[in-house]
Amino acid sequence: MVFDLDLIRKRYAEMPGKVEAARKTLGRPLTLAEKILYSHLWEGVNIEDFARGKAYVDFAPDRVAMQDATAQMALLQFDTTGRKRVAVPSTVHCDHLIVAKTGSKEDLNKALSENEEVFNFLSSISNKYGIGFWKPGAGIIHQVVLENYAFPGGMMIGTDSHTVNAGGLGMIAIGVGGADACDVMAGLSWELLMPKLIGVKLTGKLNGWTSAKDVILKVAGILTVKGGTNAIVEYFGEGATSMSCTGKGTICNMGAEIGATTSTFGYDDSMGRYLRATGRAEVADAADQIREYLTGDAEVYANPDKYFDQVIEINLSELEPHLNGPFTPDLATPISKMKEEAAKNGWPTKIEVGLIGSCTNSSYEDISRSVSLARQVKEKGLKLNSEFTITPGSEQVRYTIERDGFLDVFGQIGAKVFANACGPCIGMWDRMGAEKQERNTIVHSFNRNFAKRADGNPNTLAFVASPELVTALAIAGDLNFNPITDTLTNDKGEQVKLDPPSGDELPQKGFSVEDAGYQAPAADGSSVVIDVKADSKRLQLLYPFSAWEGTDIKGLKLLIKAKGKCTTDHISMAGPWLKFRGHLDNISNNLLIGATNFFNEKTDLVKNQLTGEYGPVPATQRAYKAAGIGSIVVGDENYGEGSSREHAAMQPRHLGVRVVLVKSFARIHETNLKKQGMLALTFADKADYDKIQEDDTIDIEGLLAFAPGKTLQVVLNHKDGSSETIQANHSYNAQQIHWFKEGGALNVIRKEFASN
Ligand code: MIC
Ligand code: SF4
Repeated sequence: MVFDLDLIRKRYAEMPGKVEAARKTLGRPLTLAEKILYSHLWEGVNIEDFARGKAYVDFAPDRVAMQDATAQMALLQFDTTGRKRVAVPSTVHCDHLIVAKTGSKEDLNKALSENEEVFNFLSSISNKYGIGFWKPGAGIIHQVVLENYAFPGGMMIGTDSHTVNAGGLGMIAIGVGGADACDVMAGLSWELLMPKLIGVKLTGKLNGWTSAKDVILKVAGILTVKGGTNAIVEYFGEGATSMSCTGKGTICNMGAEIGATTSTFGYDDSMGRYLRATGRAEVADAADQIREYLTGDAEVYANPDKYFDQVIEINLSELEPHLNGPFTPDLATPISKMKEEAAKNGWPTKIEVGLIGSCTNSSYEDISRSVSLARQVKEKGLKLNSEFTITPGSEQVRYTIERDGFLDVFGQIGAKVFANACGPCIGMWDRMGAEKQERNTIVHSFNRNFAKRADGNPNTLAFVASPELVTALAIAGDLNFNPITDTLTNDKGEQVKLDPPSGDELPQKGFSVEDAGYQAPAADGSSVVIDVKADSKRLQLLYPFSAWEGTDIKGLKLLIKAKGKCTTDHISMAGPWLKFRGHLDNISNNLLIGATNFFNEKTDLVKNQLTGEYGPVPATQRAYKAAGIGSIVVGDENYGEGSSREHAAMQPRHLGVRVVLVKSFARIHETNLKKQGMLALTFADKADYDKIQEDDTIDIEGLLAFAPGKTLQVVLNHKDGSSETIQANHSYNAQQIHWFKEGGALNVIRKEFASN
């Protein structure tokens, strides 16, 4: 079945005209990113050469995707808008709430009963508002989107940072918080800071042990976790066209790890093949007809320095397999240097577990290449020296790899297959012994490896690599093993080498699936009742946040000055907390428990300025709230990196934090804070971070004249009676200042709908 074919055809019919118009106005050839952006301008927005990195522009995305852990908040917000049905095609995917422990069937059954209330809520609210619903077990949102909904030249948003995965099919797909999704579903425009453009020219061809994953591992090493902020990364060149569509998806997926707004590739034959293999020949035919509009102009790719803000060139023929980590996805080490680096840093080299799959790397091609290594275990008299697990990305892939005998091969070497879900990637891994917090090493083909992410153990060192390399390393059980040069000892005592991986881009016999797990919404959902029990621990209806009091904000207590990395995993941890994603008050009990307190280097231990005592962050903040005192959170660089979860903004808002002042923000988190009516500020002088003291009481001045581009003043009242004033920048535009004044974007929408 092809979803929304009419919509795609309409887009394609309009695209040439819109692209030509943009080319004419801008007076230059266009990148693919520009073609898609300019052809998705909100109705009434005139084409102009929007200043990249400066201008806020309104867009009209084609669709919205949400996963279960973020959809709850997005839909609870949507439910308060008064709309009868979503304005653009939207889907919900149940993938984050399934714990991986025993194996796919048992784990899925357990999740179904434990999360019944939440799944029922999502299913019925989807049914009511015309949203497609993908049941638990159907697969991970980004794989299901790639297989069913993504289309070249389209624009979508999704409440998950890895929505960007759909760039593999030539889309502009962007991760957002639930409030943004709510706006678009309510029929409003979607605002984005016009992104800068980074071009990545891929020359040569992938070969041997190197895979698409290594391209992005290398790019992450070059650009670091914040190098892509407010930029779209566009890949092109012979290396791009010679790569599979799902390989492109992997590269775009991990663009989230460099903070990029999104990443994309021009339409080519690999995308046509993938569309046809996944039952969408009509889309491929339609795309073939407007091919030139679905890729960057030839002049751009011939002279990239002229048209992109930054250009990187990577020769795939020379690219080495990489391992990135531990604790950050941008610490890139080529496999040939691993031995040296591990010794230098004292990383444990015994690999306990190798995990493949996740939304990043679970294509048919990935699994077939890994299986080619798994087969060699038996053939060459080897054995698996680490535990080994597989999480397929979708039921379609799982069914097909079972049909083709791959799951049997994995089973024969002792691997475990988990449900088609996020599982270990998001801490939904009931790993035996993790509670002992032993220092240990794992390797996986996921995208993120922040502390505690996979198993909750802060002492697990996770390294990210291609599924092929993870498989080889799990066979060797040793981080020092380089399959390109090293041998392994087999059961006869001989030295054997692993042959490089090989596989099929797409299944030779085509994909098959018995039940993909899709539930279409009712044609008229007006009679569907959504039931949220008042005493539910999992779901809680939302209340409107209060509006700005109309004065400067005085007397804020410093809740925490976070030191170093503070990702959304640190602000609102996942794993066991995922079960409270629909209950704002309950999930608020994890507020900032992972962040390191600058003053004592400890997590979840801050000074309560009212009592002078130290206690957990959430309890301390609740004490301020109870006393009617606002507070402020101070942070370091790239604060809020990682996930799109708006809980990281709603929880502090709910508990009475008024301001977040940091050296720099990650894009999605900054927007989420603005949407929820918080003040998201950055130090005008980063060195002022050092001036914040533990007992500070802080005032924010200049709010009566709050205006775009105008600094605000932050007065630090120190305990010794002295005070100093520092300057804070912000990136609020007029509309966002309006949200702040009204107490959040939702209050604005609600008012608008009520008055219509
Ligand atoms: C993640 O990979 O961190 C998540 C879990 O998919 C998040 C979304 C969430 O927190 O629910 C993301 O990437 O946005
Ligand atoms: Fe799920 Fe992990 Fe992908 Fe996030 S990164 S969507 S948790 S598989």
